Amino acid sequence: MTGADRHASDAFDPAGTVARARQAAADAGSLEALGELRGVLLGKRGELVRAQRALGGVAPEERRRLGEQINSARAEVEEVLAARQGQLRAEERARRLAEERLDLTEVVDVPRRGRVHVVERTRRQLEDVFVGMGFAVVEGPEVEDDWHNFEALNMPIAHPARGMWDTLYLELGPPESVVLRTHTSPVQIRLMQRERPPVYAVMPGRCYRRDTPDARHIPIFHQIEGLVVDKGISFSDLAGTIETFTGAYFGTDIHSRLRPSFFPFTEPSAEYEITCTICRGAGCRTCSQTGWIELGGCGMVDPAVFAAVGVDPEEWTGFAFGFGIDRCAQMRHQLPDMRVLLENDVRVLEQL
Ligand code: FA5
Repeated sequence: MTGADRHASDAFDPAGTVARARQAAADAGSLEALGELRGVLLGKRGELVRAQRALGGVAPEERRRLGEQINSARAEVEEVLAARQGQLRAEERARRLAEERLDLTEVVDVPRRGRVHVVERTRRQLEDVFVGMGFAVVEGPEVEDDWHNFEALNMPIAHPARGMWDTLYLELGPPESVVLRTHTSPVQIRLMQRERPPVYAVMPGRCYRRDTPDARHIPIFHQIEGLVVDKGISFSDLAGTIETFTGAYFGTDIHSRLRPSFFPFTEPSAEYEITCTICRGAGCRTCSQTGWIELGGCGMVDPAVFAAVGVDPEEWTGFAFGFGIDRCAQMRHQLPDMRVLLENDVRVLEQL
């Protein structure tokens, strides 16, 4: 073996070549960089080709051993490059998938379906119940004059009973002459002025009071008024009507009761209550621990009211009632607090 041969074979270090190739492949950050590296490692100037070339000058017995070393080092380098290429391709693919990802679950431009507000739906259901019992549906104005809201209902100016309603006045005409109606009872007056008995009608609508909002009160709420005027109408007709209504709207397992009360426009008068549906009568915050919820007032039409509208109380008798529509909705849907009806939180309304 010549000095030069010994030099060529000594200079080739297969383990070092493979280790350097492994490090360089790991450092290659892209497929392009890896392609360049391949050219360097396996190309004409690469250690492997140079060692190959030097084989010519190596003694035959040494040449075979060295040739095998070179071949297996080349195979290892190619394996290293192929593995790194696979890795880089996978990374590249993952990056592209992330970049080009289409979120097919995203719902674009599909409008939410609206629904009738629960108070409006309750009004329609209550109307349906009374229409089924033979009543007509009548409406009246929300802005009322003092005469219809109070005076014709047997509450002359300065009558103490006016204090039962925390009234909102409008700055129209003489002071305190125009109100936002505090109840639907003025519609009874308008109806009796317009039509002669017999009358069987319900009158739903919005009412306004300076009430502090709480679990059972809101300042803008709804009532449904009822009026029956005919010959020979008695308190038992009123009680029977209310009982029929309770069964039809709340179901027969809900108990109701009439408690003696006072309204200037009915005599005798009563409060209509049902078992609190939140606590089933046990007592809770909503019913102020009484187990009962007042839904409305009622009574026999006072002769003074008939006199105000020119109906002869000797010939005709009648009963009237006024129920809170929001209160009915609250009890039917077991809402501990009525204020949710005004907040309009879609998450709540969608459940009602
Ligand atoms: C009246 O308004 C009488 N006009 C009812 C009436 C009519 C009696 C005909 C006799 C004959 P009262 O103020 O109690 O009564 O109200 C009746 C119902 O309206 C209440 O029971 C309640 O259900 C509802 N209500 C009253 N105020 C509010 C309020 N601030 N928020 C929600 N509901 C209310």
